[in-house]
Amino acid sequence: MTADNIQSLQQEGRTFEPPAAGRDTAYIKSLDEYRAIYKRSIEDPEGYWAERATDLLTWESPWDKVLEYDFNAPEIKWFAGGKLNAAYNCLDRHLTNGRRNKAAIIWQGEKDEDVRTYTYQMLHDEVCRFANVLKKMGVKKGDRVSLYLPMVPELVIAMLACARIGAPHSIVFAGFSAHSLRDRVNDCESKVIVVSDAVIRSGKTIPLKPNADEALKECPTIDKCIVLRHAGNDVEMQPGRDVWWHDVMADHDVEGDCPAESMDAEDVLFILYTSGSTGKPKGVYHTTGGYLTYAAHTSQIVFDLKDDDIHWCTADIGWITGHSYIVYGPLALGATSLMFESVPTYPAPDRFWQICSKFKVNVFYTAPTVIRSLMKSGPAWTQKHDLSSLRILGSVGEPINPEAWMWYHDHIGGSKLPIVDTWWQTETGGLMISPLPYATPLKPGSASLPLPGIDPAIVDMENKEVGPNQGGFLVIRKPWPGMLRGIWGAKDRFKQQYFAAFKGCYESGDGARRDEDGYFWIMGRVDDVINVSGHRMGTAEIESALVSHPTVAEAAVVGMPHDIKGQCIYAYVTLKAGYDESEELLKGLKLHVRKEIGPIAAPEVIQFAPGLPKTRSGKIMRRILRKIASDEVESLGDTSTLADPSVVNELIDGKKRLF
Ligand code: 6R9
Repeated sequence: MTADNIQSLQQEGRTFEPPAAGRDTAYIKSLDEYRAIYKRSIEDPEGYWAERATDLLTWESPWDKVLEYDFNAPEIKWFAGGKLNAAYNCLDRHLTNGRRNKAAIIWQGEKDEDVRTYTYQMLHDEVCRFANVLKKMGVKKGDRVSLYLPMVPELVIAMLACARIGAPHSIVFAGFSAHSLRDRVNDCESKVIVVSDAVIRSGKTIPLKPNADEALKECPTIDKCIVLRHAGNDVEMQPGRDVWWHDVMADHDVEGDCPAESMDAEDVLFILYTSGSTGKPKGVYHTTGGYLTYAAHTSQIVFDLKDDDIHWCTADIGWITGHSYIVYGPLALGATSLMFESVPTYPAPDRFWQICSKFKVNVFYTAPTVIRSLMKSGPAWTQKHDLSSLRILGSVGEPINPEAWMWYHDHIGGSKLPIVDTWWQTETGGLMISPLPYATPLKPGSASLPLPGIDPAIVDMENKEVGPNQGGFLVIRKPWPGMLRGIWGAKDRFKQQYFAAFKGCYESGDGARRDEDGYFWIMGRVDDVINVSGHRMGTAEIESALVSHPTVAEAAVVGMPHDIKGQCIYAYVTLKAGYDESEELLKGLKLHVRKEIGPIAAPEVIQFAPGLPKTRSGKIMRRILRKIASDEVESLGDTSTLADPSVVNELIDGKKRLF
């Protein structure tokens, strides 16, 4: 890890006061109120979180202790001994509190006419039915179930059915390849997988089942594969293993209630794989009581969800954002959550705004990459639609550049809506640093202030807090209920990754600075993780995909700035002797990475490199590779420790000859 890429580049002086309209009914109404709540939450975390968990969730029986933790072990327990069920909290309790016939999920498919609405009652009934299906297949509390589905309501039904019977779900984003799926299924040893025939995207049907078939050839723990008919394309079914969703759901003996399993607060709710700086993706896992409390709490205070609001988070449920802010947070609160299957630009770049206007969306939460790509299409597309129902705008996934922030503010927010720029991670379970929509003055590009209970600091390599406006490592000094409890099957890695470098702290892997008003400015990853369109990619994963190609001797991957995606993938590849550089091979290598990991990991640029800049101990100096990729060769820095400094010039020359 190095500090050389923590730069404080953003200079932004504008401030926007929170709007007055909406303030009276807001959960937190002013900066003073926030400060008082924050102070209390830090001084008395156990009292604060006990109150929040009681107010927000329905518990079968109370916990023994609010918090027990030791970051050195590491071990973190919230509400241990307390019993509850996440599906019960997201569904059943709303059947008797006046929300039974309220829309829980509104699904918009790719075609405008493809809309399905599930009331809380309907969703409850479907979840019970599918939970009974899983039980009948022999899935028991603690067994894992993999879900490899596009953005369809059945994904939510399957998640909550797993939660209902206490089987941790592991959702694999439908854009991942067969190999990625295989590794994720095997790592957590799932018993059952749910997949669909295809994904529908930009007018095309992209078969998905064949990926599962390829993966399952090497997944010995899978007993059953449940196949959802979605696009209607032909699918091969393997007798004995594969069953249709509609067949198993039609069975008489799965009708009726499925009692919600009594879960300990610290029982695992789900596993979600994410990229790290080394090795294979890690199965981050979250537990029931703390995660759900935190998802509901942050949905309430940041998205200010009210009973008649329509909340639209545009993320895919395959990522943590969809888990927490399409499913668990909004449904725990009894809100209406809109989910959309397709892309923002199909059939035209106004699709998002058309949907906002069609459903009168109130809270809209998306990623900077989406804003930047829609910005390019021009403001005329936004003007075609009535966006007056919008109340709060949100941003997540990467730093939002002030230009995109201003566009979002002016063209979508009518120059008056609050933008909550929410910094958080798969590991944190929920939002960590974010404005409160009716309390926090906004600075474009800053995630602003820590949420209650969150104690972040910016430190140097020696774990000493740095001064205002100095870049450093972003760490969190106290536990919070939504934090990960571990990496599936990898206790050592859990410690190494998050609790080793900065003693007594959780290490985020991000660099940041804090300004004189205490506002946080996130500068991006300081480890070998690239953020492409808000998706985390480990350079090590892409490198190992590249070197698994028969022609490749060595590969080094870095991030390069990209106008729309934020960062894109730039790969340096050294070929084995006897292979020639060619455009054909280059295409083949890109295809190979798509197949190994998925389309999101395909390098934007591949440069053939006769040699890589290495230190005498053989460590690749990525800093140099990053500078070359970004055309910043005048600031290469010290190259004297390189074993062979001449490779640098070769690479600079090579870049000019790129295919
Ligand atoms: C929720 C999510 C986490 C990484 C994180 C950081 C970047 C997320 C951000 C942001 C600046 C924000 N990130 N939100 N950077 N401002 N508002 O995205 O989780 O996929 O695990 O990615 O994304 O670098 O470390 P995840």
